[in-house]
Amino acid sequence: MTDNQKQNTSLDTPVCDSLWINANIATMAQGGLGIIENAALAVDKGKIRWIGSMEQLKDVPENQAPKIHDAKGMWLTPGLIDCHTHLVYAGNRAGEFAMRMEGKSYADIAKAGGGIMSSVRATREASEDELFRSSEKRLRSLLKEGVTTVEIKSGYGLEMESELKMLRVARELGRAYSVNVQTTFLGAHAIPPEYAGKADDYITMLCDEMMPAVAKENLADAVDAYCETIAFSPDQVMKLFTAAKRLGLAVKLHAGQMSDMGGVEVAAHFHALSAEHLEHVSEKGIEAMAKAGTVAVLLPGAFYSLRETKKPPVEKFRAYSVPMALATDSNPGTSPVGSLLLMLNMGCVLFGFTAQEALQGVTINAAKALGLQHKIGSLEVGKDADMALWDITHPSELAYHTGYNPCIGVVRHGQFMDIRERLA
Ligand code: DI6
Ligand code: FE
Repeated sequence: MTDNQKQNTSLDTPVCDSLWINANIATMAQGGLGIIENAALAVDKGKIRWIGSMEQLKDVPENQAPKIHDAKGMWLTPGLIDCHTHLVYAGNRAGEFAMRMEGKSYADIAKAGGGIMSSVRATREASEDELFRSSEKRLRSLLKEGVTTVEIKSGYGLEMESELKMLRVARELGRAYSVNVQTTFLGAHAIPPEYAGKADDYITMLCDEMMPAVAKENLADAVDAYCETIAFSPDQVMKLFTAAKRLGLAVKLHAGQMSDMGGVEVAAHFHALSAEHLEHVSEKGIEAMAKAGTVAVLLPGAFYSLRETKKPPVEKFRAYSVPMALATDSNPGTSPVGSLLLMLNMGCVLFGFTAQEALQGVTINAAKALGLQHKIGSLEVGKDADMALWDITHPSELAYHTGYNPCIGVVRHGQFMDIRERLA
């Protein structure tokens, strides 16, 4: 009998509007997979009402007659969470990929005016509708794999109207596809041409003008920045995060991707929800993350695509009990990735995650990276009935396969959506 089963009293009269039966459930609760086999789960008004074994479930009184979903032995997990994407942008950079495969470096291409700036030019020119149409393809690719929450950053506008346009499109994607979209303002992604050589002035404009405008329209749930030699310094991030906190916004930080500039310590100082990439983070930085409760978001797609060799120190994150999340980092330059399931496999094969850690990385730890662990990320009484249904024999299959999608459907606000219906 797992802890979960011990926790639940028997369900005599299920006050629920839908009831899942004959399911195997990976609840992701209590710091592990939280498996309950041959289980039942009751949902009422979009919330989880009860979870337990089938034998604990008394006959459902006729007068209740909730909608019954027979899982027929298939597996339920929390809906998957992609906690780090740049999936709203126009155009693509396949040409730069070809150049990189012929020996040009990512930094060389950026210095020659390509890279992020290439996506900025295309995104600035695109209408809101064109941006929506090009971005929804990438979102649909994630949704068919049981993703029910996606974080989407701005950062390819780098001027007021275009940044607002990106965040509005992100919010609209959430409404159009009934997926929980968490938006992040990443105006500090790169220095735009209008501020070439004037990074401090750009940061001042972000703090005094752009971020307040984003906050006024309630377009961002958090603020992010790219702390790297080719982007912004720890001091500039410090200034940006001070202004973000003044506006009541959470913070997260791209740090340690190509070098250790001490950005992680700045993130920890502000109790950032997460720090992201982290191939070059120091032990001092990890200790600061542990003290601050900052989640390590690891991005194997960018590591793989850039053919990096220095891996993030997974064993150190374990030693300091820093929660580790995995995400696609879906972006046109370093991680043109459309599969979160592939990130589970890469987290294991490239970074040394266990299969359990990989699934925690896209459920409960990804929820923590978004500050949503009180609502989603594990299947527990009182949390959202936000689930994915899988044709698998064990949760470890989700990290095992590559290029194979066993997702049958998802449950959002308690309503089941067959994948085919969801993406019709
Ligand atoms: N780190 C990355 O890998 C992406 N942004 C960032 O901060 C790169 C984004 C791009 O190349 O378009
Ligand atoms: Fe990123």
